[in-house]
Amino acid sequence: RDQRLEWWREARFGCFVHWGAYSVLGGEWKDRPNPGYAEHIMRVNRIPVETYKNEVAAKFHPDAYDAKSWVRQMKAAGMQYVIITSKHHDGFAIWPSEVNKYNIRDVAHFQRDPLKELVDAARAEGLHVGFYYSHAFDWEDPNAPGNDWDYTNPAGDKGLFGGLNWYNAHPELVAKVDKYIDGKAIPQLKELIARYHPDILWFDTPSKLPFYEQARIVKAVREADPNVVINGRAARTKGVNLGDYLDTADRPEELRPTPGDWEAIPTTNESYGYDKLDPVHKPVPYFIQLLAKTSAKGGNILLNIGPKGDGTIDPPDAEILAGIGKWMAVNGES
Ligand code: JFZ
Repeated sequence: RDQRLEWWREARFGCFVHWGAYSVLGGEWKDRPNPGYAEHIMRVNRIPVETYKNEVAAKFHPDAYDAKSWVRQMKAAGMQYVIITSKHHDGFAIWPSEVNKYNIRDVAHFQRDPLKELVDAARAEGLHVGFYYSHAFDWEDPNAPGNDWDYTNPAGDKGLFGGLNWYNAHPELVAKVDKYIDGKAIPQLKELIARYHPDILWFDTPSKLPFYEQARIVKAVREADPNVVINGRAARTKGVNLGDYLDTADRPEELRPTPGDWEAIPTTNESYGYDKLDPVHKPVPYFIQLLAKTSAKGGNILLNIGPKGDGTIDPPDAEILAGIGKWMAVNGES
């Protein structure tokens, strides 16, 4: 573990990127603002899979995406690693997956591979790179936890089968979730590892799965590549965390330094995915203070940006990166 984490411990500052089909909507569904995280728009509005596929995912066609320019901006800000959402809770893969058809090539007919472009650009500039992969929630898959509006799947907001601990009340549903894990999640993770050799995989919302299912996923990743760093939201239960470090809560206000390796994940405004209706970005000095505080307490900052559906970085996010870069140029160590 110490060896795996060596680069991560030194990195201190990275860029989190929430970018996918939801970025096309920018936090607005049918002329109404989406309350809460923009990347949750499908769940919050209970948008049917067919509608989301045709009206949202099929339109994710980021012609203006320029990974080299993204990486240049990140590097200028002093960031040393980048983690992008390969598949968020909506289930849509932003790489041309051979394992599952719900992806950027087969649904949006976009012929480029955004993950490959980012990986190549990052490595060319000396940044480490990896992927967020929603291993629990998948709102498109008929067997995965979360979607209780199209399907009668467990772990939805309002469904028959409740949220937390659904597997204790309904153990018979675990077989259904197994189908998703063995048919999609694990094969896609193996595909990501074999194809792009990520330095890190970032998992989320583990409590939607029974612990042993979380553990199975971590095991599959370790078997595929023992050097991949795994964050702290992959597999955990009372007192046990199978990841390599701890993640604090989403909001930086809840910065909770812990002994050992930890990472905070502030975002530039209030959402992770692009939200055109949330113009309230935190000022540059806020992030500089946060960086200094975090670094002094032995943690990493993974600062999130939400690029637009066309592939460009939202100007307020770009300004924040540039502003941090100005400070780094004077005060950072390189
Ligand atoms: C999750 C996601 O649902 C969200 O869309 C985003 O990707 C974020 C980084 O992670 O949301 C969470 C997860 C954990 C907490 C809060 C929101 N938490 O521990 O407080």
